[in-house]
Amino acid sequence: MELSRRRFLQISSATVTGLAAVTSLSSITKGAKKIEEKTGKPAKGIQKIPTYCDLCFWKCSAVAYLKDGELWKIEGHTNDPLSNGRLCPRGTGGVGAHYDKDRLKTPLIRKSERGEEKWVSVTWTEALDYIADKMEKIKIEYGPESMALFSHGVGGTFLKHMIKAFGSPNETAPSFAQCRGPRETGFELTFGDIVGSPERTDIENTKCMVLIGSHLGENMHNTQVQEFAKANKKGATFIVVDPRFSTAASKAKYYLPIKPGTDIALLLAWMNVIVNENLYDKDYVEKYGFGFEQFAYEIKDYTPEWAYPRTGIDPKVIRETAYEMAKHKPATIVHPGRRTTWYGDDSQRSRAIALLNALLGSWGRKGGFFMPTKLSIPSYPYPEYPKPERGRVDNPDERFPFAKGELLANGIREATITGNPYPVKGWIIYATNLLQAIPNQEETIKAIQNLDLMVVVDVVPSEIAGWADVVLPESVYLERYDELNISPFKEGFVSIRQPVVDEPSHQKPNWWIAKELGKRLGLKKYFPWNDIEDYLDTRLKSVGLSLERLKKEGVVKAPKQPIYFEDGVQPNFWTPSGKIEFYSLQLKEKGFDPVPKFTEPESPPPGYFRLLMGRAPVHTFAKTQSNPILKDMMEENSVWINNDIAMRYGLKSGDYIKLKNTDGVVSNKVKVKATERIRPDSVYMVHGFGQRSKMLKSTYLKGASDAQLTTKYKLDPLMGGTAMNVNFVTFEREA
Ligand SMILES: Nc1nc2c(c(=O)[nH]1)N[C@H]1C(S)=C(S)[C@@H](COP(=O)(O)OP(=O)(O)OC[C@H]3O[C@@H](n4cnc5c(=O)[nH]c(N)nc54)[C@H](O)[C@@H]3O)O[C@H]1N2
Ligand SMILES: Nc1nc2c(c(=O)[nH]1)N[C@H]1C(S)=C(S)[C@@H](COP(=O)(O)OP(=O)(O)OC[C@H]3O[C@@H](n4cnc5c(=O)[nH]c(N)nc54)[C@H](O)[C@@H]3O)O[C@H]1N2
Ligand code: SF4
Ligand SMILES: [Mo]
Repeated sequence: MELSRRRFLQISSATVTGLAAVTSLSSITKGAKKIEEKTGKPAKGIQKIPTYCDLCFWKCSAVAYLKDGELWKIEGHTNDPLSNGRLCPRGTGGVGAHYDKDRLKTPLIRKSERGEEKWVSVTWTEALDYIADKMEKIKIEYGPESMALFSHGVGGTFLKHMIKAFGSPNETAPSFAQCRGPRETGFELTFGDIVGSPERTDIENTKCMVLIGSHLGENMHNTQVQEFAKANKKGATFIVVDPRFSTAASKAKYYLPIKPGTDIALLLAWMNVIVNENLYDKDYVEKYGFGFEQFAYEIKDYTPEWAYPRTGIDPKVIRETAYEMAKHKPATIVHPGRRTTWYGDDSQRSRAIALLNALLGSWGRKGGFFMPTKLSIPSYPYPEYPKPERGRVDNPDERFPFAKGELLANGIREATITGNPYPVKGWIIYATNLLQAIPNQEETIKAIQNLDLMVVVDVVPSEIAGWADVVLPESVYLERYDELNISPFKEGFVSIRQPVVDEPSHQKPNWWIAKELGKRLGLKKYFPWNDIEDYLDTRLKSVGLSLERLKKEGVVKAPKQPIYFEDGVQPNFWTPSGKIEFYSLQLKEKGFDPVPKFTEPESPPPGYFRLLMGRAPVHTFAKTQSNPILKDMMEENSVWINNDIAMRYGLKSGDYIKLKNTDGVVSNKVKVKATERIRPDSVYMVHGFGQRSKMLKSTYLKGASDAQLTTKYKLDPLMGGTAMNVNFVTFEREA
């Protein structure tokens, strides 16, 4: 849906910009060892091989360096619009992924109870035969739709293909309904299009940016952080709304320490000021807006004075910040955030953010939201997938009427527990740690106990791998090819991931695993390519490029295209009215508020504090904790507690405590950080620590896990996302 609406660039070899090769080497198949094999001489000196990063899924292009045949370092690729020649701290630590001592080495098959982490090492043939046999049995007994795939990132491409060829529609990722899902629903209801990833925020050219939670600088999405620094240098105004004084708050002209869960009240008050004082972009709203009069009527009572007792934000500050936004319109961004799964009103909060941007006329405008372009490279000419007899399992009876995009990972989990609308009996889990990613670990384990087959493809023995029947060890990104990166962005481009070094042991890349499974499942016609080089070359040749060229250059760009309405991009809104929907009849028809309304969030019980979570610059989720380079920079997380509260509980920075939530779940011990920088009603932790896989020796019990404490979650009634900022914790001293 997202892509068909975007403008595609048709390219041919004639239109693609020519570039000097990054590497001086002729085509390398597999790093240093292969050079040795070819030449019979040990590799000497420095070799540079372009590839793209996988420390997160942002996919920055990079250049990996080998020194005398050994993997040495990795830097940003200068011709890449995402990295602009610089990687974030995680990307720079990427070589650590190859050297990680905890890596899985061979396929494993479970030899005792699920979760006991007892295994036998097996060959690839044994592991794949075992999986294929179980999948066939599930297909015969329950139908192919009873197999589901969970994945995260580009590496999942070939397994997604395999599961569709197998006949299942149930392919999902916790990076949607646990992350940006509500945001996309809120924006789509308003503008008829999603924000997408990478975000279409023109931060570089903005004159005023409002960050609601969204903690850029700790959230390290490379391009956004670089543009944030540029805008800062150019004197842009920043308004940061966060219960915690974030890194971004330290750059802000206005910092609004909002009461958690009350952002809709603030957004309504801002819109009230902007409409009542005629500060909105009238031409834009008249030309593109639908239902503005009704909208204006709906928000007429939400004054800053009304918002004050709800949000704790001074009405004077609400007015001043509204004026500031209006002054710079349309070069104002009210940032849509990314992980928007907070309080259960998330699609509506995101819609309020979309509406405020619409009033400021910033959608489609320079310094606001640009209209992405994308290089069009046809997909591989596969035969058509079989049509599943049963539809997606995650949203029975369209319980969530606006769950229209990606499937809900929590919905598949629920179906696995209940067997409704039909049983799910097999999970393949690729590069996602479901125990850290989906709230309520008990439910995840309950679902796992209903499975006939659980396969985890990972690089380390993660927590989720501990529950698998079969664990498959994947090559890390520096050792493998993956699908092309053709992300929609400010300019069209294509970049490549290619192997830089060999696998240290028996690890295999995802494309090989998918093809081998496909072969065993009678899906040979869906894997007509010999290997991934053949696959990539076929795709690239179809637009006049070639694998050989991409291997040398790493990134190839298309000519620039206009990306703003003012430069000739045709404004298109794929809503039912064909306009920006200030008043939503779609929502009204399904029984929801056509204009967002505020509801008071639940307060913490006495002696408890709201658990908030976020990111650290040097780690990605629960994915990088065992990377030796990144681990050196941050080995455990800490819990931020307001100074006054810490004093009241006799806690000081450096003490170790445990956190207990209202369901009685107790965390690992975690270090206290007593600070002025958080409200007294909340505590804060970096996500991803406190892992409890015994085989993951380097990170075992380091820090505490917010996911373990997130036993409660609220479902977004519009789209079914899982809000997670709804848990309360208290402190337990170490015995
Ligand atoms: N280094 C690094 N960067 C990353 C990632 C990573 O793992 N590591 N992950 C990436 C991914 S997938 C995502 S989704 C993003 C997530 O990053 P963002 O979308 O930027 O952030 P969130 O996790 O939504 O929110 C965290 C912030 O919201 C604040 N907050 C909590 N409750 C409220 C509230 O009620 N109101 C307001 N206004 N603020 C609140 C918290 O104090 C915290 O500062 O980061 C991305 N970038
Ligand atoms: N409590 C809580 N839950 C959250 C969040 C939160 O902040 N708090 N954040 C939410 C958000 S925004 C998101 S996007 C999701 C993300 O959640 P996930 O999709 O689970 O992401 P990761 O934690 O990065 O999981 C990565 C897993 O992939 C493995 N891995 C790493 N590299 C490779 C590789 O090359 N190949 C393979 N096969 N495996 C690899 C890692 O070892 C790890 O087990 O979680 C969501 N859930
Ligand atoms: S943002 Fe950082 S970790 Fe993510 S792809 Fe880019 S350099 Fe790698
Ligand atoms: Mo995310």
